[in-house]
Amino acid sequence: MQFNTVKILLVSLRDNFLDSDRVMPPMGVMSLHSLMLDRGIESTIEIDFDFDNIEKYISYSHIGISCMTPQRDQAYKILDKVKKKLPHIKVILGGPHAKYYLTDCSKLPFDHIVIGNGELALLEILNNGKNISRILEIPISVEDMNQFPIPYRSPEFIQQYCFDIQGIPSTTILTAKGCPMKCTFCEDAKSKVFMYKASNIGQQIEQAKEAGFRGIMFFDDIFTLSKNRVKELTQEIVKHDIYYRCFGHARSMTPEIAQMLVDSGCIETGFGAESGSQKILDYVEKRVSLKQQMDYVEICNERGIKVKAFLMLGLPGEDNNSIQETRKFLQFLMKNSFKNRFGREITNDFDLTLFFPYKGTQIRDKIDGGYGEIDLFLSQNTDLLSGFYKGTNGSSESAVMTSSLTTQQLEESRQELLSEFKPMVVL
Ligand code: B12
Ligand code: SF4
Repeated sequence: MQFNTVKILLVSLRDNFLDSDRVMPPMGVMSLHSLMLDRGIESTIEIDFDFDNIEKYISYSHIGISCMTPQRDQAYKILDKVKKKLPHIKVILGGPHAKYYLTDCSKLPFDHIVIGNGELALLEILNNGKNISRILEIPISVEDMNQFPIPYRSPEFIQQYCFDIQGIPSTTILTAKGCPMKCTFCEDAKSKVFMYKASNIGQQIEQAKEAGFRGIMFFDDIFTLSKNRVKELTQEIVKHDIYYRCFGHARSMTPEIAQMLVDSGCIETGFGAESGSQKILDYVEKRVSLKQQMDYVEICNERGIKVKAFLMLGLPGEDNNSIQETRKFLQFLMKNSFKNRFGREITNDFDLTLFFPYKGTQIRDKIDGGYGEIDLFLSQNTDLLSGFYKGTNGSSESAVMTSSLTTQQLEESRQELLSEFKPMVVL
């Protein structure tokens, strides 16, 4: 067997704790794969790594693993097996876990660990081989991002994943990366913003349509943060005759923005409402008022746009009073059904999880650093938990408590609210 040729296996790990991991395609490896192919590098995406037949990967020179924190054990297992059985293969770790849990990852014998956007770093590793440092961070520019080929979406590949938006088979696209906001519970806070050109988004929509998707889930966090950007995007989207869901921010939602959304095919939006308590919203630096959150819901619903609010319990300062305020917000959100653009009666939706204190968030930094006053404590070592906050059948894992409520009390309140407003969810 010749091992001189550069040949990479890009691994998207399974998420066994989710109801289904064949809903959202792995955009990270899809972006890297299309760039490798474009640069003439032999590349394969593996979405179901075969731990029992590791020898079948013998012809690869590199295995690149994309990893979020809950998938870390699988990544470490691949590393261990490859190092024992196929030691000629270089193992590269990338994705959010590599970035936020670098200290833990760097203790393991990965050949390279890539922090942040991996396009240029991976090319560097594959093209220049030996003289590359083990931990690598090569920033990309907005120009780079718009010049790279669009993510790999061959019909056979992308059809393995499907997300349902009000009965419309849909797939995901990102219109931007990063976020200028500074929510203290989020790893992406204050990260550099990169925006794809509208024409690039148009190409990606056409690619998804060719694979049979009529619906798109725009997954970026900042789709509605600026009116000019919404105008630019919606003017492009409307040309492609699709229905879509996007994420919005209550701070910037206006009737004008909502109208641009609906006129270009938006039928649903998600937004991070986080809590119904102004005290908590202020504490986590959400920079939004409860009134803005309620206006968001009304502005969207009046135009037939369904709203899914993402909420958490267990943020700093949570107590019975703040939970009752979240309950009131849910009463408001779920109160009425309304007609969507197809004339169907629909209701809003919500997700209610427990806050999981990932490394890289300002809250976790405060807890670990022991500085500043924070009414949030860890009830056990969170790094020993699986590391997800939303799992099968509405389960949520956490280990936070406040001076008023234990982890168990927080979980009981969560279950009570779910059974009151979402009785169909099995816990
Ligand atoms: C889409 C998404 C999902 C999809 C994932 C679909 C999939 N199969 O990938 C779904 C909805 C399933 C999901 C689930 C979860 N997610 Co999520 N998700 C995102 C989101 C919004 C976008 C990710 C994305 O596609 N980005 C676009 C691509 C192009 O970027 P990328 O993936 O980061 O990849 C780049 C680099 O990371 C790097 N890279 C990635 N892989 C590799 C591999 C190699 C070899 C190299 C060299 C480089 C490299 O290069 C890529 C190209 O630049 C991010 C937030 C965000 N805005 O990034 C959160 C985010 C990644 N998710 C997060 C979390 C917490 C979760 C959940 C744990 C939530 C839960 N249910 O409890 C689960 C975990 C699921 C799991 N896989 O283990 C956190 C990750 C925290 C962490 N420490 O890992 C993030 C950062 C959100 C946040 N701010 O909290 N998620
Ligand atoms: S929660 Fe959303 S708005 Fe807040 S920093 Fe994270 S990505 Fe930005």
